Amino acid sequence: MKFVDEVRIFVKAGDGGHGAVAFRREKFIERGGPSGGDGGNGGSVIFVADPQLTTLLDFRYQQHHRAKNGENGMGSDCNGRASDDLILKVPSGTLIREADSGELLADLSEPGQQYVAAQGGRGGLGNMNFATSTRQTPRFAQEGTKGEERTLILELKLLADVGLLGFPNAGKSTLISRVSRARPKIADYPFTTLVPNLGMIQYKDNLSFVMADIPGLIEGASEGVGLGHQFLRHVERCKVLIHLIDLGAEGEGRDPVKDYDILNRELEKYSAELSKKPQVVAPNKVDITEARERLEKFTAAMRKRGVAVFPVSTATGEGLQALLDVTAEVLFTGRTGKLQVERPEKPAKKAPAKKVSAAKQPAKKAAVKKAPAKKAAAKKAPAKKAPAKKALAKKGAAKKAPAKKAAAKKAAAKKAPARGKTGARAKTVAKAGRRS
Ligand SMILES: Nc1nc2c(ncn2[C@@H]2O[C@H](COP(=O)(O)OP(=O)(O)OP(=O)(O)O)[C@@H](O)[C@H]2O)c(=O)[nH]1
Ligand SMILES: [Mg+2]
Repeated sequence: MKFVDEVRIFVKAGDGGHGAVAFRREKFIERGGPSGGDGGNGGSVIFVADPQLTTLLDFRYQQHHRAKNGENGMGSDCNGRASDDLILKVPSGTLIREADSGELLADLSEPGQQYVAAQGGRGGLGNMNFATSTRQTPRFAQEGTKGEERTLILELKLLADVGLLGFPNAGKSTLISRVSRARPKIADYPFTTLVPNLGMIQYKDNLSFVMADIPGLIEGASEGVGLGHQFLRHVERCKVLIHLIDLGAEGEGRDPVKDYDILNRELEKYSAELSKKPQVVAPNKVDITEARERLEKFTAAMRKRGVAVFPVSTATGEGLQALLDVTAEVLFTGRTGKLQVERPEKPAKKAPAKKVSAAKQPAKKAAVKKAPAKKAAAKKAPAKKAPAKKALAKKGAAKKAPAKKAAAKKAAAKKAPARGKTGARAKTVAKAGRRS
């Protein structure tokens, strides 16, 4: 069966029938008075949500829908017959929009919910309604009003409680076929599923919920790669998303953690609201040995993000009960605590941070230690220089004692190995002192 989730249609309600102008003409009854009946009302176009339907396919084939006009009024006080409304059944979850403005007119999410898309015209009054004591022969009647007409866009957003997300071949269809009676096609090539499938899951205690399996998403889906991201609209109403990760995918740049990030990025590009929905992350195909080996790395990567994982094998059924349990808990109680990991990642995060700082700190400390040493040296130097300079000044002014020169020499000699320049200067100054 073909699946259609968006159609553009034209609807026109029936016009109201015109009122009649007639007079009673009977043998022996002269001037019997006005007897024109009223026109009947035109039929309206009404949409009704039908839970039995899952596609808008019918509207693809027939795009014009007109309700019948009301009958005109007739003589002998006969009113025209009102037309039946035109009932158009649509799947539950259909949105009705004005085609030009895109304005949302109705969201038929409840089974049996109705929306009058085009109101039928009202029948006109016949001339018998206009007779008064002073106007006993009204030769006019009222015309019926026109029925409304509209161009509409019908958009189907399937009603499901839980949505399945994942790359092609992740095992989404296998999962829904294991937990519900849905029997979608399963095959080991990408894009086996081309249209969404719904499955009803009978959970414990008479609780049940609907799961939606949608076609796989790949990188660039928002730009139309693969089947695009148009099918995401069918999980927009879901309260929980199960994100299946294909641990069995190998090569070609595929990596479970990368897949997780890519899919979430595509979700964000589609709708920020959708990306914020609770996600149950389920790495799949743990029955395969290599897949199980990848599980540890994937779990660790998810723990860093604070995300709990629920490993499953949709083929063997391993882990499916735990997956359903957590999904049902989020769905029915709204508690999402189990979807987050109990923060063992924090110390894990801190540990490497500490290590790094521990490694860096000694270096810093050493640098700090060294720095004062240099400073001390720097401090010492001027201290040593100072007497030398002072000596210069004094020597320059008053030819002073060889003792001072000797001191200057000593200072210079001391500095010389460390501060050559100062020593040289001290020497020259000392010489200058001698000359003078
Ligand atoms: N080994 C193993 N194979 C699995 C498991 N689950 C699914 N498969 C296989 O993976 C392939 C794809 O499974 P599907 O259920 O069609 O995957 P999908 O996610 O619906 O794929 P699309 O509809 O293409 O998006 C099939 O060949 C399945 O047999 C599993 O748990 N273990
Ligand atoms: Mg599938």
